[in-house]
Amino acid sequence: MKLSKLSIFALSTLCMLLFTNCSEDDDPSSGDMSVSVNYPDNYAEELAQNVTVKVINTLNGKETTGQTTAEGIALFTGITPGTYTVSASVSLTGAEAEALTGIAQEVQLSGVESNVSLMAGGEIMVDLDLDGSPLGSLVFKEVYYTGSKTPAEGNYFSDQFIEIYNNSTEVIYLDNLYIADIYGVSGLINSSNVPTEFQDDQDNVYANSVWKIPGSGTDYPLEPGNSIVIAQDGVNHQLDELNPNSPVDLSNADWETFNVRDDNRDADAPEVPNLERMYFTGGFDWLVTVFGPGLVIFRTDDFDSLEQVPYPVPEYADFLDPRIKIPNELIIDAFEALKDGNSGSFKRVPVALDAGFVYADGTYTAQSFRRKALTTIEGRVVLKDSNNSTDDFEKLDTPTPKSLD
Ligand SMILES: [Ca+2]
Ligand SMILES: [Ca+2]
Repeated sequence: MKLSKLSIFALSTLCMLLFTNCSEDDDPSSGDMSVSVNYPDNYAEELAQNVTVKVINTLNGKETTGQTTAEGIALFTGITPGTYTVSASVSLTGAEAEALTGIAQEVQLSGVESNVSLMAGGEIMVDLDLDGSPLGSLVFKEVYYTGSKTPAEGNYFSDQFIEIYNNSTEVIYLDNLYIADIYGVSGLINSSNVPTEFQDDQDNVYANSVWKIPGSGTDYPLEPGNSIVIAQDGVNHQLDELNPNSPVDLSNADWETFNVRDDNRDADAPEVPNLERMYFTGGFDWLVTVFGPGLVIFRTDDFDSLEQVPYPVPEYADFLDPRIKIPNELIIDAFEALKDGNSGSFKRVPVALDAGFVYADGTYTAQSFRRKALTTIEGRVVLKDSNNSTDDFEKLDTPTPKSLD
């Protein structure tokens, strides 16, 4: 719980009274400093207690330390006038971080305020804002891959989308974020199907196609608790000439995959920006398998240096394109869907990245998979991320782009 403005005011008044009393007893040539330590924005609490605060006199290097109280304040009374550097740092355990942010991950927080001047007989209040590395990360929030049936019982698969969510405590820039689908069949679709030939390598994933969000580094900020939708085609799929039975209008998608081709088989929706196509082994568009794809998001500073591995079936290796080998360390999040509950042996994503998988009732069912909500901190919904698609995702009968309801 945050302290109300009123109790902060009462507290400040109390501190001033304290100071007045102290000043009467103490050497008038000294001063008092009160340091109020605050957790980063987006944390469940504002006032940070039991934090060690250090004040260092910049002239003589003399260092004094104190601890913040339950009100998040450390008091330093009777200190020498001068210029000070005030700093604080605290390590939160996974459990402490979880209570404050919803994300169980150790973090080191620190804050510093330089050139704090204290006059003789003066009283000064310093506000110190703690900062640390973001907790949590980008995650797949929803994947709609099954497609839908047309009124004439035809198969419609252009309405697929992927939604990526900022499940962290800080703004994340999406510039240069890579999205890829993973090589391998989703199960026994034909009796000859075998699990991916790469399955023995649990340290890498092997991508069919790779797309990238463009940008120069800070063009595409994503606020905590917000998401982007990447459409196969950024159009209203419910139009009569497309599929009135489609569950989605993706004309307001944030991005689409436009696959430039000489025959113009993929249309470029002018209102929806295009991802950059980095590597492509698909057909007309970035259609991921309607039987259940493996997907990853990742970052790399040097995409061209990623190894291109020959197509793993020797008799096809001469005429099918190589696949892109992506080390697990580069992967930010993974999602795996397979054909059905008996398809576990066809897993493509290494267990360390995703220990489970989801499956739909069938193809073209319009079913979608959405990550479950874990908790809400300061209005920010924290999604469940245990690196296990079985546990983390729920099957929906209709997709919910940009929504958790
Ligand atoms: Ca497209
Ligand atoms: Ca477009």
